[in-house]
Amino acid sequence: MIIRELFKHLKSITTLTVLFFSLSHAYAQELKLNDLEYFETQGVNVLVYSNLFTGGFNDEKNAGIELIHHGVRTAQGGAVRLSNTPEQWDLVPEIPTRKVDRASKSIESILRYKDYDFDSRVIVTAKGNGVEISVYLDKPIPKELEGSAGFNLEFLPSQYWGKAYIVDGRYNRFPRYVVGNSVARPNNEKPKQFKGYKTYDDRGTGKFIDPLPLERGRAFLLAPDEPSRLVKITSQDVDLMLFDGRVLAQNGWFVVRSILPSGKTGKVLTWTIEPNAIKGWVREPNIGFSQVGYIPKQPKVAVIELDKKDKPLANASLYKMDNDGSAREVFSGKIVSWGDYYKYHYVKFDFTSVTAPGIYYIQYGNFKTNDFLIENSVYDKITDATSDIWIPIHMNHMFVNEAYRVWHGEPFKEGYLQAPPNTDHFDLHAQGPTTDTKYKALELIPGLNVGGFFDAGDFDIETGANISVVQNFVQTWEYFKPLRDQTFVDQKQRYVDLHRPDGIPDVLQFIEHGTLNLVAQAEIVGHMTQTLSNAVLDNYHHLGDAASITDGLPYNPNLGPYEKAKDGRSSGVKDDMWAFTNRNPRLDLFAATMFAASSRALKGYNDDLSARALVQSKRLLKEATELLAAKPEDNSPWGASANVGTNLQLFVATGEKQYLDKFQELLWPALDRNVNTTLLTALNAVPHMDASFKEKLRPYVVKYADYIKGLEKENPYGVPIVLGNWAGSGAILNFGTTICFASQYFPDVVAPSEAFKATNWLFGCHPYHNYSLVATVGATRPKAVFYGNNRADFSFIPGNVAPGILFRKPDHFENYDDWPFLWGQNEGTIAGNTNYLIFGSAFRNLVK
Ligand SMILES: [Ca+2]
Ligand SMILES: [Ca+2]
Ligand SMILES: [Ca+2]
Repeated sequence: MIIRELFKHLKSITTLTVLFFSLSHAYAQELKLNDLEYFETQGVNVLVYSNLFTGGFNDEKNAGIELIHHGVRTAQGGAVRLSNTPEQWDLVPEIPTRKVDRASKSIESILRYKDYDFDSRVIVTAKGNGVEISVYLDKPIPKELEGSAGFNLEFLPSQYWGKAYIVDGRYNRFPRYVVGNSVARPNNEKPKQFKGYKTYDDRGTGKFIDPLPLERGRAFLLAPDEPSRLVKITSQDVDLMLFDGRVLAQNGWFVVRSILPSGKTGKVLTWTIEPNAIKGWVREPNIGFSQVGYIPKQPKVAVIELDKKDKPLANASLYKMDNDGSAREVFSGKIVSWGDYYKYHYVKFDFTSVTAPGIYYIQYGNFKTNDFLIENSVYDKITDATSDIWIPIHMNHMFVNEAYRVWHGEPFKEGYLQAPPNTDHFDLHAQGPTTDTKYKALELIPGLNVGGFFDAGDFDIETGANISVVQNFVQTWEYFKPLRDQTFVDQKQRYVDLHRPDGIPDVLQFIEHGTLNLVAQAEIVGHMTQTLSNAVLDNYHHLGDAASITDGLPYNPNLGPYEKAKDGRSSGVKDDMWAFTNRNPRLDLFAATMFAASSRALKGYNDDLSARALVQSKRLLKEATELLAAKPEDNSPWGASANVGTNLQLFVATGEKQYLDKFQELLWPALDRNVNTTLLTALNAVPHMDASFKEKLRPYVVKYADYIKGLEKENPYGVPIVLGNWAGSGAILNFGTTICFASQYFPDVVAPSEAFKATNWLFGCHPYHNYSLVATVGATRPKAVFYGNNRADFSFIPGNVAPGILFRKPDHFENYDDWPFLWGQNEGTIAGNTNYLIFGSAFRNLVK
């Protein structure tokens, strides 16, 4: 009742018109089960298990019953769950069935928790202005899950904080920051977490934290003060509760939840959810353009993303700002339709003919973009933040300072222990049945805590990624010789200072830093490790200073769990990092090529390290070749394509014909199989090959040029768009770099101007919003939040490249810019960001 009154109040209109409007309103907003198998009305999409809990990291906040509300995915995780506020490593249900019944306008799924032999059925049915969610049990819930199993639906904090809510007539507001009540309960009452891991350190109390509800009742109204977020939830049989998941994890959501009744079967829960649809709502156009700007002579095409209900305008205009601050229209051009792509309609506005340097904005109907530059220098600095800020901040085993701020102290002073055999790892690694080293389980492997780069938003050293990183730096050095020096690096002091030139090109210092760790691995372990990573989950999800992940003291089993030795030199805290050491000859081979490359680059700068790298290169090459020869050939596409690049690097490093022959033997069939993914490797070979190689390569470059043209028809942006669980900036970088080198060697086949498609996408011309995906880089409107190690501060590390525009099945692209915590959209990696360094350098070279 209260809710109905509230709706009246909101509309502030007379009773008669309320009646009239609520009738027509109800008709207009009725949810339909559409051809893509979700419930839809204009402004509201309710997805039912279109996206399953299948990610590598359990609860990725990307699955379940989801709500896309006026264009923004504001709710997800709708499912039977086992805790009040599920975390990333809590158990998620398998969803083996999904039945769509058009006659009854319903979608039915079984949700299964194998660990508890617990099945439930969830049926979602279109009902008037919303959906009804019912949970059925064929057997009562297992005893051990009584009071734990419930139905949850999670709401995005950044879209709800500061907004009001009403529960059974009581008024309240969603908190901006979590300040909630919780209780500590005995560990044995906590449902199992993934593979028996624990996300928390109970400090010896034997208890876990359980958040208490903020509210409890039968009728919830979320955001009555914001029609685009207004959702009404009512429950017939059991109470609804509201929790704040941020008590346990900064990436937690607001959770609406009902506990399933114990000892009952049949229909045990019924919720009605009515998301408000604003009458006549049409999504605002998303005018995509390069936030970094344009050089005068380049193509300049804005791609405008439109609601399918929106009527495209005939023209758009370009305004130029005069030096007195006024603006005037300098160009008006036709809007040209591209067509539909997934959920939206796309049109283009070409203003290539505008070439005068200046400050501009686009006017499309009532919509005016922020301003951007047309100027010859706009791309000059696109890699500086990445090389000067992001990369040095990710230097492991160093103290990193910037002016008044310390980014992190020196991490992992106690070094790394041998990971015990038969250990699974939460970051998707494993130690097999043997260690493949001379070290005993949990014995210190001395000397590994030197050099290396943090992987990404986490702090481990992924060996494969670090090898790529050194290769990327060497490639950058050898192709472009950047002498840029803005970073002070002192390996003796283990100290890095940003913005302090020290007379040494930074790229050389980065090559040295990466090589130091990798050489240490090869020398001390005898081969490459898989990873140097956390031993316990409760310090893997660390947010804050990397130096405080561990206590810096070696673990001493003679001490109590949280005890520190009297001499202060060891502790009883089991926080030491582990080295996962199974030998992989393919990785060793990959390392051998990297060592050869870094040996070349370091010669004359650090001759000792250069010589050590060369020794390891030769040794690993010999041993890995023998080990691989003793194994059956890996014919998987990955194995073969990895071999192409490795053999090229081996040839470049050694000059030996056998590697050249093997490279050629593998290259041409790989190009025949997939020119798009292999061409860059082939182009990397051009400087090392004779003219006949280039001629043989030409038809493949022609094929690639056709592929580039074909992309124009595939999507409105003319770039490869990735639809997986990790968004596609990496593919864009690869695409852009391939174009740069292809047009350098084959300018008659691939026009250099094609490369602007990659920068356009990265810097703002893409679906969902028009922000630059590269943190802070020269753009008017870069993204504001990224998944870096400072993500809990809703911040960024300058120079980071976000994976970007994530696809959610069946038709939704998104990139949250108020919520950093979805890694598939917002995390930058060391390998990806050093790829950006290569792309940016190649691109700048091309522009010149
Ligand atoms: Ca990692
Ligand atoms: Ca330097
Ligand atoms: Ca320690």
